[in-house]
This record gives sequence, structure tokens and C-alpha cells, in this order.
Amino acid sequence: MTGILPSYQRFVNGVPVPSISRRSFRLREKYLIVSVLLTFAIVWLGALFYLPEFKSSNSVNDSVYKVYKRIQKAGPELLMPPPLAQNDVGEFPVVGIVRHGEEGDDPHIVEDRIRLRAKIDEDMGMKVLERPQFDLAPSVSSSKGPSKPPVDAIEEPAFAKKDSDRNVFPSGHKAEGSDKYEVVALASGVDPDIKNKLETVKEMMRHAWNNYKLYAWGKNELKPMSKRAHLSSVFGAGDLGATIVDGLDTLYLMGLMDEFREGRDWIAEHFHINEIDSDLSVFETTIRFVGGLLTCYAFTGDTVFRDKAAEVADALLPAFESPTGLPHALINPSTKASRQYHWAGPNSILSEVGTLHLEFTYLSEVTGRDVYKQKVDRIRDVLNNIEKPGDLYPNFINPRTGQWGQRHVSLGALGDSFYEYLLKAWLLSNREDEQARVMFDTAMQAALDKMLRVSPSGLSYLAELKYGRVFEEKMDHLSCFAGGMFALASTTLENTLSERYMDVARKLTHTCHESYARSETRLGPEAFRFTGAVEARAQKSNEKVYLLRPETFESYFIMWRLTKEQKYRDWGWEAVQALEKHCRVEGGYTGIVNVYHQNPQGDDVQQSFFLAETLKYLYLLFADDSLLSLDEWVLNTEAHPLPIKNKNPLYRAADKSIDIGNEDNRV
Ligand code: DMJ
Repeated sequence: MTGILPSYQRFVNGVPVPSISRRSFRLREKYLIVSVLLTFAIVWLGALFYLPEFKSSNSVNDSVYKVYKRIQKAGPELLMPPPLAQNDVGEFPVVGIVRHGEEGDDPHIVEDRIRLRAKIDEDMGMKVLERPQFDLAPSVSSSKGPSKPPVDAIEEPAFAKKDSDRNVFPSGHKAEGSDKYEVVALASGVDPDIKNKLETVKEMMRHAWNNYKLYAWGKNELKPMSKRAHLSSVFGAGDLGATIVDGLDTLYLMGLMDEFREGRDWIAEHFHINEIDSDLSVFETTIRFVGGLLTCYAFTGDTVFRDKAAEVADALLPAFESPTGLPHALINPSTKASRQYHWAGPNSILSEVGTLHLEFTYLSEVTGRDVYKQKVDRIRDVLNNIEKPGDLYPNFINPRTGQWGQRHVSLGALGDSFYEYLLKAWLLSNREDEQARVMFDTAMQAALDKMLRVSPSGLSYLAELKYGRVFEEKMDHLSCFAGGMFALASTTLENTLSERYMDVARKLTHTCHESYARSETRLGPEAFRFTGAVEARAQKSNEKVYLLRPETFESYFIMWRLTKEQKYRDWGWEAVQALEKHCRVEGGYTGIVNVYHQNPQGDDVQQSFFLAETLKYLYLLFADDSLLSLDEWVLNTEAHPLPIKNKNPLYRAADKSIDIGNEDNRV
């Protein structure tokens, strides 16, 4: 016997009971600890080698390095609490409100997802993910920056007005570098009041851009209150410069050429989408990056923009590898792995698969490569051929089976820009794409018959449908683009629906304006309801946010251009003043979390679409019609203008296929 054995034996009822010495007990503990540690080590190594996030790398060192890089990139947001500044009533603005979800964790995306997930949950009882909470802290006012300089103190860019009657862009001009651009004329007329308004919006753009440049250059978005990069935006922490790419054509239109050139040079040198090793939304990347780059190519002829647009689209192509050709929602450009949102189950989203057509078609034209157009034509065929319940398109479709998911129909979130792109595909093709217009008119007739409602006090709104019946007496801010869409549909084709379209356009734009006018801040909520007692007002706390969205101003702009009724300009100016009062902070522009508070709390995010869309629409509202004539340009859903075929001299179609590289990505 060795020393570790018991030195004496215990008996119970005459039976020897095994006894363990203190020494042998410690040994077992040691075994236990060692095996726990071993298990942790195995799990950790397993994760490095086998989890999809890390699969792309070939060596452990590489993987560890990537993990290190990620933590380093997210470092400031992970480790440092945002600086909180007391406002003038001694309260603290709350920033970085929410940290959860998985495809980008900002409150905006989370808020959108709450609604999307709620819809899915309601329709199918699906509980794939826990719903994130959007907890709103008590309202405190955001700190306001110094008042902006008087308009006449703003530096005037050199404008070269070349043709006062028509669009003033250089025609057929082929630039090779950023120093060759011709500067666009403002075409602002002589009215000092209008000039003042244009200058005010331009100064807002400068404020947004300069602060992004100061605190977040090269990152995707800015946190204007905490004055640092927003690393959990829809495009994540990678250096994709979303604000640069999205905002660039607005700078050009405003004649801010120094800023335009610095953005262009950043793109030429630093924009490399294939290096991004995280999931990107195929839809968002298309409308913001491919769309923005293509517009800059049309404006300037600078091939950097065209080639980068092709690089981005090529990075997205693996997502289209499904039995039907309908793309998956997310793609990792580095690993080329694509997947769906967890909250949508196996489905793709109607507004996402249906909002690629303009960019991919035009990209084929300027590169001479058919692959992009083939992809979106295939999507069109699927959607055209599938049986539509009551001529309506449900919001979810399975790319494996080509069958509809939940029978939920909306002109707001999940549906919206699919319809917009049917109309605009027809317009962009100079009306050659007749299939698109027929699909649009058929769907809109059904939508107006079944979804258009009138409140007791006479406000028209678009309700949402489930299995052919109205189930929510509510309209999203996102659906406020519809006023402009119906007006455009009305004036571009004389048919049995034209009159009705214009009537609906006026009424919907009026309702959206009411949602702004009925709030204390004069900014509109994310969603508003019609319950009898309450009209055009948000009820739930997560509906009361204003995220710097553009849709209402988009409709003001289109309605102004097409009707010339002064009220649309007046409403736009009200919005400018409200943005200046409640959203402007020293470090840029922030969304607000409650439009019904006199001193609303900021959400600390300057969305890239604020520069791409919100400020662009407000500027165009006061500019002459010759700046971006609607006879020559179609604006994509992110407000990036694309030239109309055979009507716009800046169409720049390629004579033959252009060799740009990225061959391995084109599938
Ligand atoms: C933008 O990215 C686009 O307008 C999109 O179509 C909808 N949402 C945002 C702006 O609200």
C-alpha cells in the first residue's frame, strides 16, 4: 500500500466504506480543474478553426490576429463609455442607447428590426430571436452647437453656369482625374430668399461633412454627440467610408468641390470592399455604395467611380447563388459566404431583392458586362411569374422554393422600394422596360383599393395588410416616399389611374406633413397611427423617434417639381428650421428619440443617408428645376441620381466590355 491509501477503514453495518484521504481528494480536484481547463482550451481552439467567422483564414495565428484586430477596432466602443456632457438644465444626453442584436447594433437598425420582427412574429408566431429592447431614457435635451454663421459669411464656391435653360452638367465630358472636373452650376436664380435657403442647406451639409471628417474620417458613420466614429452602424466597424460614398454626389450638386475631391481621393486610395470580413446587406450596399459611385461616374466620367462600383457589385454576386437567383440578404465579401437574417427564417425580403434593378442595370451599361443585368432580370422574372394573392406582393419570399412567406403586404418597411423600383426601372430605361410599368400599375391599383384608408377627420393613409385585410391602422415614416412616387407615376403616363395617382400623392404628402406638424419638434415620428382618438401621431415609444430620415422631404421635392404649389417649399423650410433647432449639435446632426418633447434627447447617430438624401432633397427643393431635371435623371432609393437612357448625355454607356479585374468574383 502506498501512502495515499486510507490509513484506517470505516465500517457501516459491518460493510467496509471506502474512505478518501485528504491527499487523494486534492488530486481529484486537480484532475477536475485540469479537465475543465482542457475543455475550455479545446472549445476555444475549435472556435478558431471551425466557426464561420474565422474559417477564411489558414492559420491559427492569422485567426488570432483577426480577432485581435476586431477587438482593437471596436476598442473605443467596447471599452470607453461615451463622453457625457451635461446640458443647460443639468441633465445628461443618453448616447449609445442599445447594445444588442447581431447585424449591426445601433438603435436605428434595432428599431427597424423591432418592427420587422414584430411583423414576422405576428404573422407566423416565429420566435427565432429575442426581440431587442429599445429602452428610452427620460428625455433630456441635446447640447446644441454654436449658431451657424450668417449666410453672407459662407464662402461661395465658384459656379460656372453654362446653360440656364437646361441641365448644367458637363456633357460628354470625360475626366480622368479629380482635377479635371467641371463645377456644376447652382442654377439658383436671383431671388435672395431662395438663395438664402439654398445657402443654409449647403452650410448644413458642410457642418455634417466637416464633423464626419474631423471625428470619423474613413469610418462608416459619425456619432455627433460623443464625437467619434459609429462602429456599429449597418456597415459595421470596417473602413468602408459609408458617409463619404453616400454623401459625395450631394457635395457635387452643391458645388462643394474641395470636399468632393477629398472624398474622391479617399475612395481611390482606401476603399477596398474585398477586405471587409463581416456580413454586409446586399440591399444597403447596392443602394448606397453602387448607387453613389455610379452617380459620381455619371456626373464626372471619372473611371475610379465606375471601377469601384463594379468592385462592389462583384463582391455581392455570390449572394445570388440560390436555386431561383433571388439573393440572400447578407454577404461576407472576404469569405463570400451569404446568409439570411435570422429573424426572417429562410426568406428574403421583397423590398431588398426588388431594389437592385436600377443600379445593376446601369452598371451593365457603363461596364459592358451583362452579368449584373442578368441577375436582376432573373429576379424580375421570378416576381413577375409567381402567383400574386389579389395582385399584391407579400413581403417575404423564399429564394430556395420561389414561394411567398408570410402574406403580409406593406408600402412601408419590407415592401416600399420594390414598388418604387418598378416605376423607376421603366423611367430609367426611357420607358422601354414596359413589363415594369405594367407590374407597377397592377400592383398599385390593388394597393389603393385595399390599403388606402381615410381617417375620421379626412387624413388619407396607407394601412398594412395581412391575408388581404387591414391589420394595422398605422403608417411608417418610410412610406412617406409614396406621395412622390404616385405623383411621378401620374405625370409620366396618361392612363386610367393617372388622376387617382395625383390625388393620392397630394393626400399622402399632406398626411405625412401632418405627422410633422402635430409634434412638438415639428419633426415626424418613425410611425404614426389612426385610432379614432389619435390621428397621425405615434403611440408607442419606439415609434416616437426621428432618425434624420428623408422620405417626407423626398415627397415635398417631387410634389414641388410637379405641381409648383408653394406649400411644399414652405413645409421643407419648416423642416430645415426644425432640424437646425433639434438635431444640430456641435459635432454634426443627431437623430432624436422623442419628437413630442420640446427638448428631445439625441440618439447620437449621424446617418449616412442624412447627407445622401435628407440634405439633398431639401437642397433640390429650393434649386431651379434645371439642377437635376426629372426629364433626364431618376433618383435611386438612396437619392443617388442615375441618367435616363437616350435622354441624358451623361449616360456614358460602354462600347464594349471593360476589363476591371475581380474576375474570380463574377459568377
Ligand atoms: C434609406 O437608406 C433609403 O431611403 C431606403 O430605401 C429606406 N431607408 C433609408 C432612409 O430612411
